Amino acid sequence: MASRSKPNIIVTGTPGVGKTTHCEILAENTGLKHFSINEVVKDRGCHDGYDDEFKSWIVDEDKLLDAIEDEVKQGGYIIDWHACDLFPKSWIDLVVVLRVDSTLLYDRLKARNYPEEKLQENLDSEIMEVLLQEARESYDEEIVVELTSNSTEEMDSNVARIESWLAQWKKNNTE
Ligand code: DAT
Repeated sequence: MASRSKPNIIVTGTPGVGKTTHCEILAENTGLKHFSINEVVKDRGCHDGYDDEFKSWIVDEDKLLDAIEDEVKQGGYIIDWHACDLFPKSWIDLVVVLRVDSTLLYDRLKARNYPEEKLQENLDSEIMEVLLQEARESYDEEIVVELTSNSTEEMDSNVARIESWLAQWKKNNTE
């Protein structure tokens, strides 16, 4: 039995798969806290500066883990980040890897005005299943779930599925 009264969930996947959108709906519906690691890195200074070419923060993982440890260990967080292998196994109860068709991903990243190199790198990452591999290598296979996020219908069904997982987790952990 977990030591926390609420579980921690990672929602991961290539940028543009729909992590933020899923997490916001889930947080609204469940009361779990949406933890956007991007925001945490920025707001709490867990970085070694900004990479102008890739338009992203250079994350200091040790600083990040120190900054969030006390909160996350209490449970009840939905961690939203395009990496997952840095979070200790003992913190995490479910890892959701969102997937999307590459043509849709291209359109979503193009709409965000990603620089061409960054766009291509992310498309390659999705096609090569980088995040799925990372999740499977970092956590027990029974807690890693791959879900597709091509349409709003799929998103609704993903949210419903995660909510029923949450209800079951609560049942199993309050007996
Ligand atoms: P991420 O947080 O993974 O970078 P996001 O939630 O910001 O992704 O979504 C990127 C864009 O794609 C945004 O305009 C919403 C849209 N989108 C995400 N998931 C979708 C889905 N399942 N169906 C339709 N549109 C989706």
